[in-house]
Amino acid sequence: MSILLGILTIILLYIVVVQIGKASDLIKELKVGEQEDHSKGALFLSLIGFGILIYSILSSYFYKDMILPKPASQEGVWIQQLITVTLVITGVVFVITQAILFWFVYKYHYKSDRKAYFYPHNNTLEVVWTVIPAIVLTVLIGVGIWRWYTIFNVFKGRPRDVVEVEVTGKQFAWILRYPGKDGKLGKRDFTLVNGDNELGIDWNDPASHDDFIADELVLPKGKTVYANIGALDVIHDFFLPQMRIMMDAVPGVPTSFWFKPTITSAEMKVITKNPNYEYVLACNKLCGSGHYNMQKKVRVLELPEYQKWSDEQKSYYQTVVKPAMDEGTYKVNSSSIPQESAGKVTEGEPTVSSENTAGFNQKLSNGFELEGAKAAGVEEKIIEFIKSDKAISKDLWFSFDRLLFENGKATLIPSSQEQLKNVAEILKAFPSVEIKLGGYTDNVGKPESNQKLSADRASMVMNELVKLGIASSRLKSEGYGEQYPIASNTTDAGRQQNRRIDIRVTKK
Ligand SMILES: [Cu+2]
Repeated sequence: MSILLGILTIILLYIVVVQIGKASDLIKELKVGEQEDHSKGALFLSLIGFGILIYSILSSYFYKDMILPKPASQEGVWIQQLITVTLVITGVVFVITQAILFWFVYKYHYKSDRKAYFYPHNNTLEVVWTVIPAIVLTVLIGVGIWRWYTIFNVFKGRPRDVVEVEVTGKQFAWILRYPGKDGKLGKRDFTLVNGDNELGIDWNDPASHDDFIADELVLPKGKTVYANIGALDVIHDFFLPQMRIMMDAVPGVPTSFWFKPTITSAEMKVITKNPNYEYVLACNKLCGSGHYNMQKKVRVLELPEYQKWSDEQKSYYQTVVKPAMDEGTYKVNSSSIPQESAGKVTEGEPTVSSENTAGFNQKLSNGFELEGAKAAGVEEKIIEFIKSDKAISKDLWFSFDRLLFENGKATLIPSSQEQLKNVAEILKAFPSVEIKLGGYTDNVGKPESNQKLSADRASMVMNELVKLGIASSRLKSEGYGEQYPIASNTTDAGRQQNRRIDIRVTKK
């Protein structure tokens, strides 16, 4: 509604301006021969300028409660001081120069009986307006650099008694890893990265066994936090607006810094007089279509409460990894790197199976070579099932592993085309095969909207396969919403697994 009103206002303003223009053209025609008077036009322009200036100042006063509350970290206080001082200095200069500009528009407007004054150069003036800003900027930047050095402990050296958090950005979520009771994060190795081990954590390192993955960023008040920041895919940005903290998360370049939260979440609710006020962790880089979704709740607790929370967290290794390893369903090595380098990662360990290290390459009977298919991925599973003499079963579903949708929408992300093309070619190579597509979601949000979303997504995949030349009579689709989860909905990773599209062969 307000958008509509806004658009209408703009259209009406436009009409008004055009009509005024027409009217003044007419007046000009009537006044041919008379001396032209520019003073009204100049006054009008000048007043518009002053109007905008005053409006900006008033609105920033009016909306002052909507800007960030007072900084919630020790470093944030310093940074806020820099911001405030810079804003006051530049703000005063801005208002004065703009006011003079608009006044001059009127004062020096064209008059036919006035001759322009020729004033080419004044050294004193040049020196003054170069030296003053130079001094002011040097001071501002100097204080800024000093603050930066303090925050990064250049003078004092690395602080000892810290709470460490590892924050890893990926499209489109944050992975928060805490070191557990031993206070040490388990080692990581990029060659260990695979679908089951996104971070490439080395489970042979005992320090990794008590690490836990948290769903929200919990921080202790009054204790230095050491943030270890990284990214898996593109550049993200670790942004804690209420603490005035921001640090790029760059793939391949670990960055880190220290900060000390000084106001608990409960205290901030009182300060803002808003019982629902929450700190937030956001991504401050436009990292892709799901960027807006990179939010995590942040809670700052008193130290004993934090300790209690930390003690209650369950080790990721003990609760997720180890059971899966015992069951034999946990992929230990990477599927995307050459065998030679995969072998040495877990040297001496019997966990590396060499046939799993390569992707799944197969030339179909129609001459098409599958692209980018993973070992034990959906392509391999479907072909294996079609070729086998296993009976068709209502319970036998295979999950797509490289389909990506935009968050909360049934729109496929372009990279999904590769796997869709593979599946379409498999269906072409086995023309008697018919399939059903099932859509599923996690349990976040309303069940009805999840039901609809899953149905829309499944039918979207079906339409894509039709576009790729598969007869629609061979395809069916159905949405199952939150039903039939394949992983726990209590973790990010589990929810991600539950948001999926499955294939069931209905005829072969
Ligand atoms: Cu991001």
